[in-house]
Amino acid sequence: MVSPGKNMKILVTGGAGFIGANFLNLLVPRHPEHLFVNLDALTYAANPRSLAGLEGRANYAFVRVDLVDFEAVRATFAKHQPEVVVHFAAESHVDRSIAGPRPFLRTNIEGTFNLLEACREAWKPGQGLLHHVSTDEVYGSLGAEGLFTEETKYDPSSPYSASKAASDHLVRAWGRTFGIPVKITNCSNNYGPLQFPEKLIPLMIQNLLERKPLPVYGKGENVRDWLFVGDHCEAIWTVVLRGKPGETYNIGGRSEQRNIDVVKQLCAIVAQETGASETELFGLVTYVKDRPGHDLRYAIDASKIERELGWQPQETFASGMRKTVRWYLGNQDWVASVRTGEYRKWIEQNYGSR
Ligand code: NAD
Ligand code: TDX
Repeated sequence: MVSPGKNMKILVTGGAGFIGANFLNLLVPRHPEHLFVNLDALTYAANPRSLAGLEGRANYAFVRVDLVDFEAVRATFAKHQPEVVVHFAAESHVDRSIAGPRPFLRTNIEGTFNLLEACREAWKPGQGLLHHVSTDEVYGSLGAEGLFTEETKYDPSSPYSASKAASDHLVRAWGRTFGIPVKITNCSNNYGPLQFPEKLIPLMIQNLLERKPLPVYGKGENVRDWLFVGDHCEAIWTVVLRGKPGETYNIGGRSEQRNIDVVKQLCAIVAQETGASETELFGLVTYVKDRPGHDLRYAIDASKIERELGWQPQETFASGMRKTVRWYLGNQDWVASVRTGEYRKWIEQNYGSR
């Protein structure tokens, strides 16, 4: 078991992506007593610039390793001897999983398997901690009513969510069979600084700033439960420190929104922040062909983590969205640095024929 306050060696996988980088930027300066090692393959979704503020810190190190390469994962364990692993690394974009599922099965399933095997080799039963960062999408779709709880049965719809469901099952199985202390969190949709502009909110912000069409899938009536990324990172840290091994915690913001309403609010904020006309911006909405297997609604019952661990989101949707728009407005150089040729190819592939 890990006791808070003790000097910990923490391996963070996927720390150059959206949520992982927010996690490291929050915790590395706050906890000089812990060592954070960031293992990341630096795929298209990663941006080392997101971690620029951590360079040179004595309690931070980066290793470029692909989780699919078991020998490289073992070597990282041998060198850094982590006591805690926080596992963010994944292929994370649903539309990409529909266009090409193979990397999702490789990274999310085989990569998680390799990580579990490395933990099993490095730790005696009962030693260490693997915290697996997962998604509410494993539960499938809700109708108009109800919430996902920790007891909701798994029913994933997309190759992405099926691969995350598989990784959750592997983590639980390695916990039960091999005695690895594991914790799983299943969180709703995140938004905030450093999110790759393929996901709904940053894509819409960028298109608004560039006066490009706003591609809304289907009728825009699908509902997501949005959580500011900083609140998710605090929730993960709370579970790392105080969650019970073997347990699952759902994390969400009690902030259900229809996609079209998210876009409408973004138009209003961008108009206020830039002096543009809100009506002109909303006129950019273009309804496009729906996502196959598009889950209608996600909504999280987060009462377990609130009740047992005292976590609560700090940001409202309105305050978090304004912070997010302001961050993108002030960080257009960061956006430019992630929009490589690969990014342009993706935009053409996903939206070209819709
Ligand atoms: P992201 O796509 O922004 O970042 C993923 C990171 O993982 C990147 O830095 C990438 O380089 C790295 N990576 C990918 N494949 C790798 C491999 N084979 N080996 C090593 N590193 C690899 O993802 P994100 O949005 O930050 O999501 C992080 C985690 O949180 C994922 O596990 C995701 O399923 C989960 N999650 C995300 C959300 C969300 O709304 N974004 C919500 C709930 C859960
Ligand atoms: O161009 C778009 N138009 C549109 O209408 C895009 C990119 C999305 N959408 C819709 C689809 C979804 O209903 O917006 C909603 C949100 O889409 P994404 O940002 O792609 O997120 P989602 O598919 O809900 O999955 C996200 O939340 C759960 C993350 O990408 C996952 O990694 C996380 O597990």
